[in-house]
Amino acid sequence: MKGIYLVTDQKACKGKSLESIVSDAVKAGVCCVQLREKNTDTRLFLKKAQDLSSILKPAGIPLIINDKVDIALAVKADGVHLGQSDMPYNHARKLMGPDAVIGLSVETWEDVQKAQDLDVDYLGVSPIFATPTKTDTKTPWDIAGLKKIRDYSHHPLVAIGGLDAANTEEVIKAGADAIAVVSAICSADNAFDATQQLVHIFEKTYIPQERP
Ligand code: TZP
Ligand code: MG
Repeated sequence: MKGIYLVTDQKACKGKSLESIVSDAVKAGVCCVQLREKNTDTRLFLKKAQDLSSILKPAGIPLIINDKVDIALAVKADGVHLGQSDMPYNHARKLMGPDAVIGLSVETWEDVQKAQDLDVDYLGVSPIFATPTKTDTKTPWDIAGLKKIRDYSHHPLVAIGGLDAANTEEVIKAGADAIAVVSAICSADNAFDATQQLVHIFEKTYIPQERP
C-alpha cells in the first residue's frame, strides 16, 4: 500500500455525492478507496459498496470496506479495514482469503506490538494528529510516534488523522507509505485538484525505506 488513500465520509462531502468525489479522486491518482460508513444500515452500506465498486473495478483501484467483512465479501471488495474492536484479524483472513488486503488500525503501542505477528497488509496509524472528522480517538501519535512505529514494525504504514497538503511531506518523511485522508479530499472545493496536489507531494517525497 503506497500513495494517497481516500477514506470516505458522506458527512464530509458538503452535499456532493460520494460517487462524484470518488470518481474525481480516482482520475487524479488515489491508490485506494476505503468505504467508511458509520451508523448506516446494512442495505444502504451494501448499495454504496456496489456503487463504489462499479467505479473502482474498471479503474483497477482497490476498494476496501471499513469494519464489515460481510459487506466486503458480498461485493467482492479487495479488502477490509479493521479497528481494534472489529472482527479479529485471524477470523477476517479466514473469511476473506489469502489474497485480500487486510488493514488494521493501531492506536496504542500495545496494538503495534500485537500486530507484529499478524500477516496484515498494512497498519493504519491512527490518528497522527487530532481531527474533527473523528473525535473518539486515543492520544495522537504525532510525528515522533509514527517514527517510533516505523523503526519497529515490518508492516507498511498508512497514516491517518488531520493530514493535508501542508503536512503530507513531513508525514511521508517520518515513514508513512500511504497518506489516508477524509476531509482533505471529501470537503475540498475541487476533489480532483485536491487529490492531484496530494499525489504530487507524495510522488516527489516518497522513497521506499528498508523495513525492520
Ligand atoms: N481514523 C482515524 S482519524 C480518522 C479516521 C477514520 C479521520 C480522518 O479524517 P481527516 O478529515 O482526514 O482528518
Ligand atoms: Mg473500525
